Amino acid sequence: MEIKHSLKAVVKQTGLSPFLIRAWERRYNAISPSRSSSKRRLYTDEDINRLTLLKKVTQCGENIGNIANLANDDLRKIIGENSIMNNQFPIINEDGKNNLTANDYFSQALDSIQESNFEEFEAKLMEASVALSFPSLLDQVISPLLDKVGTMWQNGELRIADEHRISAIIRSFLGSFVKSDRRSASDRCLVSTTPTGQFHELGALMASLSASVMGWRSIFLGPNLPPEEIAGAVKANNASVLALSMIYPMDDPYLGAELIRIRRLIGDDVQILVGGRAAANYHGFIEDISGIYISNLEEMREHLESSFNQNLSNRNINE
Ligand code: B12
Repeated sequence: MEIKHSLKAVVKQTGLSPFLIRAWERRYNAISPSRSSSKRRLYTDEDINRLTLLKKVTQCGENIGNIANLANDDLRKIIGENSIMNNQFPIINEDGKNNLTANDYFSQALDSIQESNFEEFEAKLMEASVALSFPSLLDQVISPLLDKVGTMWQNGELRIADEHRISAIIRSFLGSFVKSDRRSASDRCLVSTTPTGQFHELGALMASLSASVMGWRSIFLGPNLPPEEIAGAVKANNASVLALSMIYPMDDPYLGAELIRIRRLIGDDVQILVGGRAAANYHGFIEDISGIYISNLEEMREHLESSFNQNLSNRNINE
């Protein structure tokens, strides 16, 4: 008899979150687990194998919406092409499994920073990107590393040049997941950027990648854009969500007026999500523009998930 695995076991083996596994099943029919008598999902070895392949292909920058129904051989081809062309996605163990946790990758990457071994740091990020789900990579490795780097710089434990070097490595590492040439066919589009005067771009980039992994057509504009340019991109792409990141400064007297102008130019139908460590300081303005304050990336994923499901059910009612 074929051995069946619980969701928990699949999470452990693939490194994907339960949220993503269910989303890939429900939205994209990527796998079809059977159910136990108590209605729990049961997965075969083949399901686990397929999920592992899908995970690797999304890590190559492909949109899950475009690849969920490809045959396993085609998925393997994409992984092969990427690893040969970019030497970028090493498969760590032969069976594709890995016993390190997100916390281990965080600690190892931090050790390499402390030893000023930046090649090793980059290699650790690559390894983590293969072994972990994309949300875990962002939430449990990259975000805490950025936080730590900020504190080390503040305490004088890290040279300014090293802080800049580390953020440049993270910027280009994350940038390698942005595939502007392969536009998703999804009808849900999110535009992500920062308003004028906000130069820290990594929050906006991580928000953009988070949406992309969920199957959104996700367009990252880089930082520091005036309202007219942001509105132009929202309209040109027919975006339903605008994600704005605010990290520093926390007290820009001009930012409120910028936000109000953005809202006027894009109209009332586009949702504005606002995040980043400075966002809460602009709470009043966020309310004025009917924006939605989001405190972390997980909350953003949940928000997009529910807003997407709502759209679908509205569509079903109208059809
Ligand atoms: C990387 C970095 C830089 C890079 C930026 C490179 C780049 N391309 O973006 C460089 C080196 C250029 C830089 C420069 C400066 N920086 Co700087 N920087 C950082 C660092 C280490 C990370 C910033 C970051 O990207 N965070 C992004 C994420 C990881 O953090 P987050 O804001 O908490 O956001 C979370 C959520 O809110 C969510 N999120 C973020 N955005 C969005 C958006 C949406 C829509 C949603 C839904 C969610 C979401 O994602 C995150 C993960 O959960 C921080 C330290 C820190 N703790 O953040 C300092 C930090 C922000 N910098 C700081 C400072 C002072 C500066 C400088 C003035 C001096 C300097 N360090 O050189 C200059 C100013 C530049 C300028 N003109 O504005 C201070 C700000 C202090 C303050 N009072 O606010 C910090 C906090 C460091 C510190 N501990 O003191 N910096």
